[in-house]
Amino acid sequence: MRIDVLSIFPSYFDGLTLSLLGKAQSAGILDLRVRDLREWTSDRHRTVDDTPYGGGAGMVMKPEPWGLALDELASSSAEATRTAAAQTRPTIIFPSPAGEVFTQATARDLSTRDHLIFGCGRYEGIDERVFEYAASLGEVRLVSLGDYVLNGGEVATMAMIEAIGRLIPGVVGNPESLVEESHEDGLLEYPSYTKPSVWRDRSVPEVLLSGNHAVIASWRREQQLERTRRRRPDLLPEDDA
Ligand code: 6GU
Repeated sequence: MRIDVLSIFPSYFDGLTLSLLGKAQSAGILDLRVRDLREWTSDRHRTVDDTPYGGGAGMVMKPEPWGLALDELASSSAEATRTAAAQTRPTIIFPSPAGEVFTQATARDLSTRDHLIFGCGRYEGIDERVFEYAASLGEVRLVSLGDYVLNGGEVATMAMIEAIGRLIPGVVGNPESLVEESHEDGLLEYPSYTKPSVWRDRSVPEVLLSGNHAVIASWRREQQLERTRRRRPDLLPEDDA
């Protein structure tokens, strides 16, 4: 998979060279390219923002650098993946608190794409015409991490790239560990324990030492349901809640 990121703070993304996603890049499974939006400015101050039409607080990101950057990145989509079956149009994601909420289902959906472009907005947002124009180059998605406000799209983009990247085949070494995660089956994860069996007067639940795999499996299921009921009843179907 090819992922391009457009940001005025490209160094935010240095952390993505660490750990599993870093290995995926070295292994050629993930081609991640972070680009400074200011590369597509031509004035002396490399300006990316301006005052809003109609007045109001803050600044708005100018459309011109976005248009040039998206043209360049989208035109390399066909060349990006090389396989005959590859999609030639990118999926263009704009992190925004005004977007659809990003979930594990969104991550699964996006992990099947050949080419993602993330456009990280700052200030009060991006000129609305950029979203309309982007739709002529690929599928546009406005995506939010949840109902709170961040200063820009960078941290949200990093979270999404990590959630999507770990679903690409070969990125997580043991695919079974993907299945047992919170949210993969619509429930929260069961509790985990390791040695020692007693730590600071606290014992590991007896059932886990029994060696009876069927009993362990049903205990874990019960724990998942119980935690989900207590912490996230919104995840349960009406009748289980
Ligand atoms: Cl995707 N962007 C910003 N700026 N704030 C957010 C968000 C995204 N998701 C939640 N808050």
